[in-house]
Amino acid sequence: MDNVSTLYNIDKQFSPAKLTADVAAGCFISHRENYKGKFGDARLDKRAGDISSMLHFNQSSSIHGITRNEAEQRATYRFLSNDNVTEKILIDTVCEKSGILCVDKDILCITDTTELNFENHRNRLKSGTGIGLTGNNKDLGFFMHSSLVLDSDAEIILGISDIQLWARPEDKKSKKGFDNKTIPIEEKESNKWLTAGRASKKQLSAARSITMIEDREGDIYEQFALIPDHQTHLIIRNRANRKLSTGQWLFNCLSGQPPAGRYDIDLVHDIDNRKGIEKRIAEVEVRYCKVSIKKPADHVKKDLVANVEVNAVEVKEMTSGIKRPILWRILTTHKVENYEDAVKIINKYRLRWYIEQLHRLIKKKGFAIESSELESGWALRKLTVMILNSSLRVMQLLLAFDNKESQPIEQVFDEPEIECLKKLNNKYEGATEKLKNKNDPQTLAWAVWVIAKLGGWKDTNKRRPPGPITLKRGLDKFNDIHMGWKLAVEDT
Ligand SMILES: [Mn+2]
Repeated sequence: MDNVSTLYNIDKQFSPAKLTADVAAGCFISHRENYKGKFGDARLDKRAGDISSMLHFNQSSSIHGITRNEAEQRATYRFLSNDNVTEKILIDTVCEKSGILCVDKDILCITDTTELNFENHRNRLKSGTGIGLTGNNKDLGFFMHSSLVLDSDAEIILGISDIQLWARPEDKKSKKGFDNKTIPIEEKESNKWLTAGRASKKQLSAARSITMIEDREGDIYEQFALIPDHQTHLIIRNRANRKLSTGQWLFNCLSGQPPAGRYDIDLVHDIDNRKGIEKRIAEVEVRYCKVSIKKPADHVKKDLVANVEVNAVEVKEMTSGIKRPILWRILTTHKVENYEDAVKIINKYRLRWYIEQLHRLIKKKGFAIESSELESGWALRKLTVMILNSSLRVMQLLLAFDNKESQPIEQVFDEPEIECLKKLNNKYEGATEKLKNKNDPQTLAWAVWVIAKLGGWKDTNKRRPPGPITLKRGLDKFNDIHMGWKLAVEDT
């Protein structure tokens, strides 16, 4: 029983059908298979698979915590500091699956940046190892820009299509001319948006369509000029007012349109609990129009098209007495010909929340990468890539919550796990009808109810869905319980 293979199902048989199910579940059971042949060294391949598996089942960044003995611990440190284990190989391996799973699907590709801060470990971290100043120009850390791939219809996570890691210089003096208007985008950090778009197009080339979803930072003229094609679309929140070919300005043009309709956006039961958001039902008014955006007059690139045609959607909150009412302007290359089209774009944009949750999961209360004991930035960066992959499992559970169309339970949990979940379900269900798990036991949604309960979620009247951190806590607890259960069953 102390064989790691039995415990973590590392050698579980690989088949394309199984892979599809596993990956769709954000669940990469066949870890060793995933890394086979990747490093040109069988021992490194095997080690990568084992570490990936340990991260998957322990959901922590602590090498000390996920390994079972000192030998494993040392081997993991060695692996992460091995120069032949490159960031690129790890990233390519993590991104590979999305290319297989996207075939003939309409794909949403949500992309965003996160900062990883290691200031607390300043004294331990070795200089010159891929770390540098963070956004506050003081702390040490690095940045990651990642692209999360979703099936647009089923809202199932299919993986990651691109990961970029970078660090700024370690001291302020060398940070001159940063993001200056006079330099071309290739030399700027904001090039990450174009890189993500291009890499995702390549990775997801077998998809029926790809829609990149980005926040205001992604509102860059080059993107509209260079990324969209017959297969690729953009949904990007507008950052600043833009001059149109007609001489008019975007904001005026939008607000001058007749309202197309009103609807309620639920910010009460929204799982989005970002700071400063007043819980409310926001009644919004929707406007839209087709616009031709002019290339900014001071643009350094002379060869870019002079204007780009996009559809603009305005979402304006009508609820009175709100401190910061919603006012979103969204630019998209998708067609917006009526109110329904506009609402679809708004709702797709709102899914951007998933990438923020994914990034949250690798930090503080999730995998806690920022508390990692590693001393080299390069090792931290490699571990971050592997953790991002493992975080998908929790994300998958999150999407399955209360989702009647969630996937079959056996795609995510195996038979003994389901047995164990059943016992736990009996324990957690209350006496009254109201306190029962109302999901179909054949579905992942049913399992997620149990996992959420384990994580401390309260199924009260003012029903609020569990967040990723609660689900992660529940999953951790379940893995512990299940391991104990397995040990007990095998002993009898
Ligand atoms: Mn952002």
